[in-house]
Amino acid sequence: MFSQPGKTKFQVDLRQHLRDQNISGNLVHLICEVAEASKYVINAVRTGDLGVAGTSNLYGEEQLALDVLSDRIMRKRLQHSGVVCNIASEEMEEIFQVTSNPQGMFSVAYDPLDGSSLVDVNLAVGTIVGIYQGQDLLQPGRKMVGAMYILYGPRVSLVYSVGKGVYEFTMNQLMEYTLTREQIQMKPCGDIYSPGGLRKKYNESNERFIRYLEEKGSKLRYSGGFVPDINQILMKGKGLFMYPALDGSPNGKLRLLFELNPMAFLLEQAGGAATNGEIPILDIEPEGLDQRCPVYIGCREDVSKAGEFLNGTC
Ligand code: AFP
Repeated sequence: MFSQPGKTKFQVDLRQHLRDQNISGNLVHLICEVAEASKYVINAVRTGDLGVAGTSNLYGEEQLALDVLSDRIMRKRLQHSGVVCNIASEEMEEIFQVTSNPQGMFSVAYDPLDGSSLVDVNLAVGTIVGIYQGQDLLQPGRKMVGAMYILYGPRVSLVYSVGKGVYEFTMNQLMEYTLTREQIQMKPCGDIYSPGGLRKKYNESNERFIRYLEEKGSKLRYSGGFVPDINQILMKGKGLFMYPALDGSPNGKLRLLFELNPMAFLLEQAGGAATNGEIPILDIEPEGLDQRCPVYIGCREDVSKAGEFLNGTC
């Protein structure tokens, strides 16, 4: 089962595990650097200033001090990793170029603290990271070489994939990440759903889809944090998260580069699916850093059913 003979899964640490995945040493180093950065983000979340920063992000949203601090922690770590050429952050207006030489390098798109507005009510939040080979960040998500998130909840967990399955690591008392789940798999359909956005702004098709889910016995599970809501679906292996087009917001709310592509990569790697209601999220050609799109992500049969309601065949 585990690649480290003589070790139980709880003793396999992240770096050892990654080295056994037959991936480049630079990618191992990059994932480990993100893991290290998360330890400083955890400290900021647990003890940091919950006030506003007096600035706004590329979406014009007011930044919290934690947003800015978490972004700085991630950016500095990636900038000095020696394996990153370009950085895009949900909290930065422009792409940050570390080096013009992409040889052996990666480009990283991240949301440093997704759900940051939930910290002051003590709900779980997370860091979301998408990894591309070379310097081009505006590629379809299917071109990613890896994706990961860190969930700052009652426990701190790190979930990643480099295209060889999905793995979960959990932080122990020494702040080390040790393997807790491997080759995570989604069931074909599930019985929980996470409906984002204001229901009164749903169109008729989405409203009918919600009624379908409820009639088949699905339970509503929604925290307002994309990372914990997706993590619940991934770890239970069942369910669907949706943030649809809303009246007045045809592209929904969630960001393609920083939120949807990384999570779509992970869910597809776990045998799930993620679409905008029509095509896979990972096949969408990004038009800009700030692109948003509707999302249906989770069990593949539930995602497919959403598409049927949206195209009128159901
Ligand atoms: P913030 O990062 O502004 O807190 O938004 C979090 C988020 O982008 C994502 O984590 C949630 O799934 C989604 O917004 C919740 O949006 P609603 O509050 O509109 O349901």
